[in-house]
Amino acid sequence: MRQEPQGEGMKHLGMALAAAGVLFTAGLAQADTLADVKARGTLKCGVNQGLDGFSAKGADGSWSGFDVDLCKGIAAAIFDDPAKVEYVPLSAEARFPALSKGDVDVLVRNSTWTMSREAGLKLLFAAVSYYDGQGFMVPAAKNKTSALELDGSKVCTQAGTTSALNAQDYFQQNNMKLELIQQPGVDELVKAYDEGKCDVLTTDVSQLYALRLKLSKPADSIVLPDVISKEPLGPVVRQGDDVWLNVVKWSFYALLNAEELGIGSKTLDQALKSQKPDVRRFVGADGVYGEQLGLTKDWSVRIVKAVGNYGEVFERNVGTGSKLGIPRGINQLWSQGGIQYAPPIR
Ligand SMILES: N[C@@H](CCC(=O)N[C@@H](CS)C(=O)NCC(=O)O)C(=O)O
Repeated sequence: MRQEPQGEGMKHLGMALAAAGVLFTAGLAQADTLADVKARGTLKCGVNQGLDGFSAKGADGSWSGFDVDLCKGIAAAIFDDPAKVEYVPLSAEARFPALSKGDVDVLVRNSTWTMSREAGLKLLFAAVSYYDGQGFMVPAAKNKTSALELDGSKVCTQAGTTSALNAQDYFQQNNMKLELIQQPGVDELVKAYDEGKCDVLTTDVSQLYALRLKLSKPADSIVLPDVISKEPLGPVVRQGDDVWLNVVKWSFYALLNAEELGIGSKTLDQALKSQKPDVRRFVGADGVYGEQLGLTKDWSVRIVKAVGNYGEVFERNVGTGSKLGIPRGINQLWSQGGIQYAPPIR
């Protein structure tokens, strides 16, 4: 009888099963992105490769923009230091696989909240940081006044975006012929339009304003008035980590609530001394809201100290006083006639 080898075999099998057990348990373990970020000491934020006003790297290597400020706000809430962010520039096509793989903790990159990106890609949008819609840019010399005059156009857009899909729907629905030219990146997109390889450039209106600045002669192009889609843009996380979803979601809502309560970078000191109940809850003087998030009492104060409130973030980066010059429009607070509305801190 050859007992020994069988015994060895059993031992190996046992080890293999134990190893599989470890792997299995690891696979089932709850994702805890907040703990990972705290342990690493930096937030990995997926951003655009370069879109003025939203996410752009300066000559000194520093990042700025509307989306970048949300990365800074989340880092401030966690570390009380908006500089503790590692920016990971991602193209339209690379962004969701990068988030799914765990290359970034959060994606803050002019991404439209759609059903398939949640249900299909197993991601979650934490909030709508910017309500946008798709538009068209054309050379002013073509004398177009409406998108309905674009029949037979060569239309440039970026691959892997909702813009390409919407353009196809819009032309088909209006019985217009379309030659869609899809570019892999934003530089190729701008170059193709600048060189006259396409008659029209289409993407979200906010991005048209940003891309126009990259043209050799920005003033020679106009943005048509038509808006053909809903593009709710916002920060995205992976499914299966509700604690982290809450940190991202409430960091954004802190920006909106701050503006609504009149708390901004210039009024923060006053707010810290305020007797108003909703201001006291916001600054952490009453309640344990920050602790409930896995953060500190002053989490939202840290955010406002780092980047200001939503209105300040909007105006500084993309508003009428900035290079982009975008009116606040529907991104006004609900109390000011817009649709930006945050649930209360209570
Ligand atoms: N909001 C749309 C479009 C987003 C998008 O990626 N737009 C392009 C065209 S402006 C862009 O940002 N490109 C910059 C890049 O790839 O770095 C979406 O989520 O699909």
